Amino acid sequence: MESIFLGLGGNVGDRRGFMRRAVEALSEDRIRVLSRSSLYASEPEGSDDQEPYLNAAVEAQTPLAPLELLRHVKDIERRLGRVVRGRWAEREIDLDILLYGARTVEEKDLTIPHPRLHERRFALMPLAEIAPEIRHPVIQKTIAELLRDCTDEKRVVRLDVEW
Ligand code: PH2
Ligand code: MG
Ligand code: MG
Repeated sequence: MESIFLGLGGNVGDRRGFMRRAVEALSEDRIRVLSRSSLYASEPEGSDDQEPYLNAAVEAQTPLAPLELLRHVKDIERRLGRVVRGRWAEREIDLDILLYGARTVEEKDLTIPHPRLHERRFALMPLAEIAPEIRHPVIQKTIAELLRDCTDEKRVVRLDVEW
C-alpha cells in the first residue's frame, strides 16, 4: 500500500498536547501511523503577530481515498477542539495532506501534493527527517532536494523532546 504523509501544526494552547492527541486520533480508526518526525518550533508564516508554531510530519497508510481522508482529518481537527477562524489565523491543530503516494489530486477542496509544500521550510524540514528520498510527483525533486533549494527564510528548529 502506498504511504501518505501528513503535516501537523498548531500555535494555540497546549501545542504539544494537541500534536500528541492528533497522532493518537489518527491511529484510532483506519489509519496506521508508520513513523513520525521530531517536533519543530517554527516562526509563523503569513502573519507576523502570531505565536510560534509546533510542526511535525507523519507517514501513514490508509484505505481511505484522498477526499475521504480529507473529511476524516477535518473531523479529527474538530474533535480535538480546533476553533474555526480565518484561513491564515492561529489554530489549535491543523492536519494537512502533504503527499498521497505518487498521486496528484486537483479537486475544489483538495490539492495533492499540498500546493505550498515546496515553499515552506516548516513543512519540508519535518518531512525530510522521515522521507528524504521520496520524490515530489509534480516537481520531480526529492524532499531532501526541495529542502536544500528552499528559499523560505522563516526559522525552523528541531526540538530534542519526546512527544
Ligand atoms: N500553517 C499555516 C500558516 N502559517 N506557519 C508555521 N510556522 N507553521 C504552520 O503550520 C503554518 C504557518 C496555515 O496552515
Ligand atoms: Mg496548513
Ligand atoms: Mg489545513
